[in-house]
Formats: sequence, structure tokens, C-alpha cells
Amino acid sequence: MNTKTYAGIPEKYAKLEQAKIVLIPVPYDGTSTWQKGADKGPKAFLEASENMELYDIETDFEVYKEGVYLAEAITESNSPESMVEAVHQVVKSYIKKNKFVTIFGGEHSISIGTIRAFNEAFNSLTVLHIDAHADLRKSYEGSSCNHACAVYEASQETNLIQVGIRSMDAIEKSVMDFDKTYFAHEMATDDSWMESAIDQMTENVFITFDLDVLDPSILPSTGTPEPGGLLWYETLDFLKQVFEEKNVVGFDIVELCPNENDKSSDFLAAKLYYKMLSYKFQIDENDDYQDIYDDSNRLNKSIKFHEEDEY
Ligand SMILES: [Mn+2]
Repeated sequence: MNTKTYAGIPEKYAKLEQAKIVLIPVPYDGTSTWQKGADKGPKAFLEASENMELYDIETDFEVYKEGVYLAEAITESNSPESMVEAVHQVVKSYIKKNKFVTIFGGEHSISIGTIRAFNEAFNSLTVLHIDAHADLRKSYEGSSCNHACAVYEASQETNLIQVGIRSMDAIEKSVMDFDKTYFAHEMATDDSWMESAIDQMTENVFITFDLDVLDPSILPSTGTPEPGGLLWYETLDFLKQVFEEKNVVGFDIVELCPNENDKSSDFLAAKLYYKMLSYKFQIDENDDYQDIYDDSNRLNKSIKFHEEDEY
């Protein structure tokens, strides 16, 4: 990848030691079943990020000054299982450095590794899964590390809440917790879903954001576009509330499948990522910023392991 720093930010904000945020690219597309190209997602996302304004009007904030370290991309691709394990170990290593860890895919199978790391690190984790697809298959095409299985493990090991779902196989009904599933056709006519979903979350929340949850009219560049998705401002409204009310411990964004002739999806992904960072750190800035980051860091308070631990 050519990009030297995330979004071309100055070196002083891009060093690991000072950065509060780590961004890990995972250009993996080993198990996608329809349109290929999610492996090109991180590069397109980073290029779009370089062309984005770094001042966020809504939050009146320049979150990059918190420091964003662009980690080396994870390129392990011998098998879905070895990729998931590589992601698991790398994500865990940065959580242990007490960073706010973010991951950009790649297709959704990468989230199996990220969620495993976060679930080991944080007590009673909620996984907020925002996606057009249920992704609850125990295995698919011979592997439990297929994109169609992205949150099966989370459904068994964490408090999984699914938002925006509008495509699934009947077999997934046996795994799905309908009380914690918000279907797109219901969300379209009743906006009480936001409050209801947030009420079901524990304090520590990891967000896995599949871009195909968005309507193809605003995000066409994804492997499996599904009609009837979320629009921009309702998405931001929901995310902002989650960041305000819960301790979001990290997030990933997956399934950007770039189209050379239309960069609008790449740019949307870049803005979405930056908005999520802005919501996360703007709140800390307004709250007891010193309390949180000087001695009792919010990540530290709930984290279960530390850098010196063997694992
Ligand atoms: Mn999906």
C-alpha cells in the first residue's frame, strides 16, 4: 500500500507510541461468493481518506489529532482459518497496547478474528452487527471461517444484536435471537428500533459494520448489494447514540468492493470511519477527558489483559 500515514496526516500524529487509535487493514477476499474485489477495499478506502477534510463540522473536532497509527496490513491468506487466526492475534496485540483498535476489510470473515480478540479482552461484550445479511451459518462451503459465518461465534459467545437484516437462509432461524434482531423492513416503518437496540446492549460494545447494510443507492460498491438499506443520516444518528451511551471498545468496517469508475462508495466508507472516530473521541473530550485518559482510561478499566501478560 502506497499510503504512508492514514489520510495523509502529519507524521507526529501517526506514530504508534502517541496514537490512541490503530487502524489495521485486512485486504482479504478468500471466501466471497459473488462479486470479488473486497481485497481492494482497504487501498480504495485509504485513498479516499486522503482526499477528505479532516475537520468534522458536526462535532467541531479534528479527531486525527488524537493520533491514528496505520498498522501493517494483514495479508495471511493460506486458508480462511489461518487468516482468522492472524487477525485474532494482531488485533489482540494492539488491544494489549491499550489502543482503540479499528479494522478495515476485506470481506466479513475477517470479523471472526476481530470479535474473538475483543471478546477475550472485554467483559460481557455486546457485538453490534450492522449488516444486510444475518451471517449466522455455523459453516459454509466447508469452512466455519466463511463470510456467511461472520457472527455465528458471536451469537454463541457474546451479546449479539443484529441491525438492518434483510437477507438470510431459513436455516439461520434456528440460531437467530429474534428479540435482538432488527429487520430492515420493520425499521423502515418504525424508528423505535434505535432505542430498543441500545437498551439491549451491555456497557462494552464492539461494532462490526458491513457496508452492504447501507442502501445501494448510496453505497453501490459492495459484493452483495441488497435493496432496502439504511440511509446516511439515520445511520449516523444511530451510531452517534451508541457512542454516546455505551463504551464502544472498537469497530470494524467490511465489504467495500471498489469500482474504479465510481469512487462515491470509497468516499462514503472514508467518511463513515472518520465519523465513528469523531463520535468516539469527541465525547471523551467533552466528558472528563483527563479522568479518562490520565489514569483510569476507559479501555483500561474494562480490559481483561495487559501488555506484560503472556497469552
Ligand atoms: Mn453483508
